[in-house]
Amino acid sequence: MIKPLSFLFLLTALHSFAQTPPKPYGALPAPRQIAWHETEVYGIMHFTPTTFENKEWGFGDADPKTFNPSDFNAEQIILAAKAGGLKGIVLVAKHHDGFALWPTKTTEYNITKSPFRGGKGDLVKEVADAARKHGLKFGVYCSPWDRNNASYGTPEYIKIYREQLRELYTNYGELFMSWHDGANGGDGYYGGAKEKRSIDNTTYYQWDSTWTNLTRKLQPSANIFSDIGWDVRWAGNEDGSVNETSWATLTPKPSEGKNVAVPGQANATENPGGTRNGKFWIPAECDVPLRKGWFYHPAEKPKTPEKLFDLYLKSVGRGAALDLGLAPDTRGQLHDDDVASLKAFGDHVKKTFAVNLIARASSRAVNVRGYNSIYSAKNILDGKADTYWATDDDFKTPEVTIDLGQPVTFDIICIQEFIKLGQRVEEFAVDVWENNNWKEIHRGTSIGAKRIVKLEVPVTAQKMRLRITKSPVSVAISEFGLYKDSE
Ligand code: FUL
Ligand code: CA
Repeated sequence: MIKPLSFLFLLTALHSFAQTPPKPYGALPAPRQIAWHETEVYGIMHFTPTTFENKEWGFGDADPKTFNPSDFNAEQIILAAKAGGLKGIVLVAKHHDGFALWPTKTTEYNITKSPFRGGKGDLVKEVADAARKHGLKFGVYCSPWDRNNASYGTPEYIKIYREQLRELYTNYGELFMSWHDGANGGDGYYGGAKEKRSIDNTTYYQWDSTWTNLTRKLQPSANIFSDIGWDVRWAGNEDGSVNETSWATLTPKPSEGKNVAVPGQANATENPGGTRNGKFWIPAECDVPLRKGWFYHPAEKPKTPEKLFDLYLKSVGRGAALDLGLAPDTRGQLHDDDVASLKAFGDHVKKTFAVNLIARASSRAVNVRGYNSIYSAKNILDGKADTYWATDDDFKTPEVTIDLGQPVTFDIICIQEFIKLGQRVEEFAVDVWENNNWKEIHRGTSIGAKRIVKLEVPVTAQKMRLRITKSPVSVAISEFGLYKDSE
């Protein structure tokens, strides 16, 4: 016979067991990375003397006076970005040509030597202010390669580069990204030397100490982007997509013959897919220019809204982020074509994902196999990223059936994992109830922050099922949605 006291104890034990969240699995995202995942789509803006030279890589010899926009308007650019659904902007504060867009004390080659705002301008500040005014996050790119600087290649330049980062980290508020390019070394102006300079980038930049002592200390919320992270990895291409199976974790690998992986010298073959069970949480960013080049060239056209939507599905829809290159023209504004393309893309995404068709169904019944009461399957339909459906520890392949109460037509399926507990699921399938049988309509792999599946043709069904078919541990799914592409 159970004594009342021990019965009570048993109940309490059961109760607290039910309340215990699943154990985290593998590498986990830091809070700054969680915030980054929520950003999803943002932009990177290139606008330097190189724009006025109609080039992609300035040599570093352009007269500062060439930087003379006729009508620079940060708000025009930010508002166009906002209409495109972009939630942040990374400004290229200094590109490879070495021209600093802010009044830096580190080099004469900066905006105060240009006619911009009568030599009193600070373009970094104007963009940062406009971004914040309209609710976009702000980040910076400062090229480690500097084709203007006479000391490039010597230890002196590293001091200059770090001081430039320090200025950018201290004078422009909280940054959501610190973007570090891999392109460095080669020919350039170098204070008039006009020669080729090679550096060993496994040792020259000393990224570890730069990031530890500067970035983390002065901008703890900034996500460090590079070929190897630390927070966000390069997708491995500039086409705007990652692999269909793409993990948020990565174990950075050195390139052949080297023993250390650094920006510009890493074996990036795994970047588009990540490393399953990789050492660190380093999700991918898909950087791709809105036009063909990163800088404005009159002969090029922006990508169509349809193409952008496709890239959205292949980046955000695979757990990564989309970073669209914005290139102001010589006025210092985005061309009307770019504005129109961004707006149509933004509207397409907004309209398509406005209503989760499951949530709209007149009645719905959710049945689950294996669950803890407070981690109910209803949590996947509440539109809240912080509530999730979890199963008991030993139950790794659960399923949930949803009766929508009426037939619903959809062609997009969206699933999100509760990534604070890691990336858990390895395979899933979605079925619809048809002629008294389950019919599989999709089978997929990685989910992570978000997996969006676009079906080839729309499907109409009243009853459907999500099955997790492979996972090393119990699952934690935060959202499940059905949508109809608004195209
Ligand atoms: C690349 C650079 O070399 C391009 O010029 C551009 O800045 C792009 C965003 O990153 O690696
Ligand atoms: Ca939820």
